[in-house]
Amino acid sequence: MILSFSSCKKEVKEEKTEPETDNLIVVGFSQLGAESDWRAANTESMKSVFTEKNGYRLIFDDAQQKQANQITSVRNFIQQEVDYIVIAPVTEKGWDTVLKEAKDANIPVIIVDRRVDVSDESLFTCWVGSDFELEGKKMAEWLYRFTAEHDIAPEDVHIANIQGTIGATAQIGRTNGLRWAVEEYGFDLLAEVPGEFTKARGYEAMESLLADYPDINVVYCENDNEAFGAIEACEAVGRIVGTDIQNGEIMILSFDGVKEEALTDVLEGKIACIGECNPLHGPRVESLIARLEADQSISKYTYVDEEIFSADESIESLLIDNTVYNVIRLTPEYVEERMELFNVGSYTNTNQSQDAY
Ligand code: GZL
Repeated sequence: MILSFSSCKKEVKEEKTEPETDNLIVVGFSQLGAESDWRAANTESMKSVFTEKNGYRLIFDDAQQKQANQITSVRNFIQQEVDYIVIAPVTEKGWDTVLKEAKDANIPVIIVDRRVDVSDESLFTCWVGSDFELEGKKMAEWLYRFTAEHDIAPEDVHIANIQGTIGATAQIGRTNGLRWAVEEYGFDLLAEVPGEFTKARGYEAMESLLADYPDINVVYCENDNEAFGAIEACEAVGRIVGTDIQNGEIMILSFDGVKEEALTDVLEGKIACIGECNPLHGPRVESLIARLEADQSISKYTYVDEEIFSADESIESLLIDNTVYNVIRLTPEYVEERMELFNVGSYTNTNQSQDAY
């Protein structure tokens, strides 16, 4: 009897090996929304780091600016028993309950960008982001130095603040930075109006400000997208944005410096000064997770070093709280170089801060 080999071939059961993917570190990321160029760059930075190739599975959720959606996604992450939860919180308050649930589930929570205002700071593992009040103070100090260099009395600076999302750490800090200078130097603060960090709301806010305050000569936009809207609103009624505020121009100040358009506006004099707010938190969050995985100590708070950009040659540095900060005078070459950095997402520039965790 000739056994056909095939008929008697022992069914070799494939040893079901766990697919590689089961060793991935699962990260649930609740992103607050997609309101600005900064936010898009921040999302891109996180997605480009937390890949399967790098050993992660990212579960990403866009909360569309609603904290309720963020809380729902955090609860979903808990249900899915992720290894880490990362939250970019839309505003500071209202996080205690859901962070307690994550803590009870023994899931480390990393807060990125804006802060959470909680009763017990053990409810989150660590935070990485910007010093927003310093960003605001640097901008306001730059404005004061500009007025001094150009013989403009501070009381002749008629300034309005188009604020970011009310209750967001970036808005709170930048607003406080300007308020400090109004107190310190005597700028005429006309108004603080919400701009939601968007171009559309920046346009609307600027339209009303131009109607309500004909003598306005400086606009403090709490991000570049608001500034883009404010510039369009000024130009729509024939006002010129620039730095010659003694002759009717309107000076635009802004924050972020992410999109090339914003830095080009500085080169062209449409925006007088931009306070950098660096969105590339992906590598920073990843290094925190790597340290936690290796049971290494981490800082509870990690602040990012940031620059301030202007095309004006008269102000090379600023002194804030006994610390000197250089002002980067923008050139086309610098802008080109910076855009390359942003394209590769390598610009981390993190400065380890305060007490170890
Ligand atoms: C700042 C970030 C702000 C940006 C805005 O870290 O929270 O939110 O400045 C963004 O562009 O919308």
